Amino acid sequence: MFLRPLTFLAIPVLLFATACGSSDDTGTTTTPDTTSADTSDTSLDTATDTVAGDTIGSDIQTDTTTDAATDTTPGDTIDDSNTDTNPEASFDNAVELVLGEAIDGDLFTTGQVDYYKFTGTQGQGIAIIVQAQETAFDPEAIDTVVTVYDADKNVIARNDDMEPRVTNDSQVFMFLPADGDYYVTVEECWTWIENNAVNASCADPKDKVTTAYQLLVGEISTTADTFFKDEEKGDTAADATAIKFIKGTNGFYQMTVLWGFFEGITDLDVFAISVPDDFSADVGERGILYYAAMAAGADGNGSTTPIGVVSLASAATPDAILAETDFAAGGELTPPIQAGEDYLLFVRHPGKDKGDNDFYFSYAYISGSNPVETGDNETVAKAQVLSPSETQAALAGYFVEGDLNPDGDLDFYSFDLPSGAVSVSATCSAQRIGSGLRQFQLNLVNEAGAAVANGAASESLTKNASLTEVPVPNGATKLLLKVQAGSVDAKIAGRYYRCGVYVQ
Ligand SMILES: [Ca+2]
Ligand SMILES: [Ca+2]
Ligand SMILES: [Ca+2]
Ligand SMILES: [Ca+2]
Repeated sequence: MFLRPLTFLAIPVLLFATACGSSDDTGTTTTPDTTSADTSDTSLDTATDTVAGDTIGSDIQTDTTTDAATDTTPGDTIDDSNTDTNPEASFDNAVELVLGEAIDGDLFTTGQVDYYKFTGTQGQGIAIIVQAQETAFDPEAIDTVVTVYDADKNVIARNDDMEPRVTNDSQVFMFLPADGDYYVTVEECWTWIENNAVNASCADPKDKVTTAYQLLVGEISTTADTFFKDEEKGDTAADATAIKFIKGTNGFYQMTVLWGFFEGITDLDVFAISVPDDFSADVGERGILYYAAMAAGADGNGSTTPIGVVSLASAATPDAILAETDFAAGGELTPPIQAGEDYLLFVRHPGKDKGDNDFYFSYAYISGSNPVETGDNETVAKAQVLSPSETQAALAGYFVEGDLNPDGDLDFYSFDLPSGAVSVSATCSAQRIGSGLRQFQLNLVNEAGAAVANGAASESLTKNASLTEVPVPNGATKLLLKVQAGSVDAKIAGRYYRCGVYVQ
């Protein structure tokens, strides 16, 4: 098969902190940013180096194998006229693609751009999939960027690294805005930033050792096991599209793609999510639903709108909101969930500025969480001791999540500072991942409970609570993370938060 199964590993992503990709780095996902050592990530999953048998970080237990395009013919090699033998490739000699047929390409010459062309129809769901890296984030293999142009050669969509970012390969799922011709270019990260003056960095070396890739442009199946389209039967719970998680070949439940159109600014699309009975998180963790949107706009999938407010409720009580966040403000929804429970996910348009092609692609998977708070940790004396996780971004990384429940709860966590530590960075999310907590605050305090200078941060609708490189106080071997909320949104039941701490 052309689409090799990608397990949701276990990828030491932070090792590749110089990887290309600032344009899709909105800070809205738990995938790492790519501009520097990532200290803004609250997810254990993307911050640890996990190997087989390693219990830390093996909590991402999903399978991102998807079968987005149907009738794929693997490996037709008809690209030679366009690649290494033709460095003068352009729109004018773009290679014609057959929808559903994979094609072999090769960015043989550093700086080369490959051009392709296909014909489509308005509203057609298209997957554009580039596969180059045998080993995810291999710095010696090309880090592709794919760009989609309309017939007039205007950029309408682009992707550097697929979402979720499990490799540096590129992938776009989109609905075509019109009948007609489309162009697709494939280039390397370095070529893209240099030709377009993109303010980003790419992984060395610039001259890649492995330059071959496969490109597949195909129609997205409406019957694939992991793709669920809202068929617009209505805007109520009774009209919900049922999402079923199925197990992949690695034994983990597969990631699902949820997609549809916004028929108007008041459109509400409802998905019914059933968490399998046999789903379980690792010891010390809890089950989490990860729901996130693929980026919209010309620097994303070409949709003329982002997703707006998304809510989660129990299917038994659709009016009682468990979690809710504003995706247009950069949020995502990652609430705790229970095995065997049925939920409803309400996906909304932002509510203004109807565009010409308001579609959405989003994804959902169920997985384990960060280590969960274990008990009474309401005072400095009772602070829960965090265990370090492996991370390439820092001397030590600590990850945790918990609940501020009852309202007014205070949680303290202590963590060791390895010798040589000079600063601490920390990020927590609550509102921005769907919790009802508001004015969430994180504070660094010393072992006596006194504030560390510059050690306070608050979350807002558009920004995580985040501290960057706060100097370690003289002589300190241990610090505490204190978290609390200023208030709650009473209509959202979730009281969860998630934090990551990096000691540099
Ligand atoms: Ca890429
Ligand atoms: Ca709809
Ligand atoms: Ca609807
Ligand atoms: Ca608590």
